[in-house]
Amino acid sequence: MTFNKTLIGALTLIAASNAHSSIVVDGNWTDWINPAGSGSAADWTPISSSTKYDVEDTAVGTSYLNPGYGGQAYDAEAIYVSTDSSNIYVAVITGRDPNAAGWRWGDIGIDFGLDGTFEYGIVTRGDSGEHSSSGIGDAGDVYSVSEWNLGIWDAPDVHNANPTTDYAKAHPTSIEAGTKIDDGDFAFSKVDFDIGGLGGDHWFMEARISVGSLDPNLLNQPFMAHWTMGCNNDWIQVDPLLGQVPEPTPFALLGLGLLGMFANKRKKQTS
Ligand SMILES: [Ca+2]
Ligand SMILES: [Ca+2]
Ligand SMILES: [Ca+2]
Repeated sequence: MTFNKTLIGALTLIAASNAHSSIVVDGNWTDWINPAGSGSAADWTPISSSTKYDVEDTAVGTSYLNPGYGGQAYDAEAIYVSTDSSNIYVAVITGRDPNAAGWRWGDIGIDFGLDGTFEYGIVTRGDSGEHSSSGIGDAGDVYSVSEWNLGIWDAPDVHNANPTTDYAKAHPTSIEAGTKIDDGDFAFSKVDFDIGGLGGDHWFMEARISVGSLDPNLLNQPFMAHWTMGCNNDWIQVDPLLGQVPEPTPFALLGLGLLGMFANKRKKQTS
């Protein structure tokens, strides 16, 4: 009896230590924001004050989005990043319909070191070969990226079908080549609430990347999360510090210790 209580206590402590992120990757935006349903600018504000985010919502009827055009149908509106000791979570809200003909959703890029090189990407759509802007992989795949597709803008309002500038490289679209390193999680949905005060339809996507799949030498560096669509007509990014990821708590270590004791004890009993 005492023995069982010890085990239950250990499991409870472990559960508690893993509970600091409440993000479930299921396409439900209410983990991140709590829109009132009537459409107001405050809808974009994340629920958790520890969530890093940026908002660039352009009104329906405005064509220019910087660097390109297309209005609400191409608006990259908000991006959110949350971390716990094991994962990076990224959410994006856009006016771009994932099933629209033409330019496809790009992939989420992660730049460690804020040096303009996006080391990692998480695939948002498995649509390889369906469009010139489609990348490789299936939704949720995490890649160590060697080549990104780059949209159609050398600079704001400077069109180039095959851009080469640092500006274009700073806003990568979909993963062109790389090595798959992990199965992450990815989900999306159409938002059925009015979000923000400027109108239009919105889609929500969220992703999880396991920190354990990434190069440990990069993890103490600040990183940026970025998203755009295949043309890069509009992009959005946010740059939190992964150094702010909480370390495993003493409770978690205590829990693991107790589990270890249990494992040893069971070994002795069965031998
Ligand atoms: Ca908008
Ligand atoms: Ca925008
Ligand atoms: Ca980098």
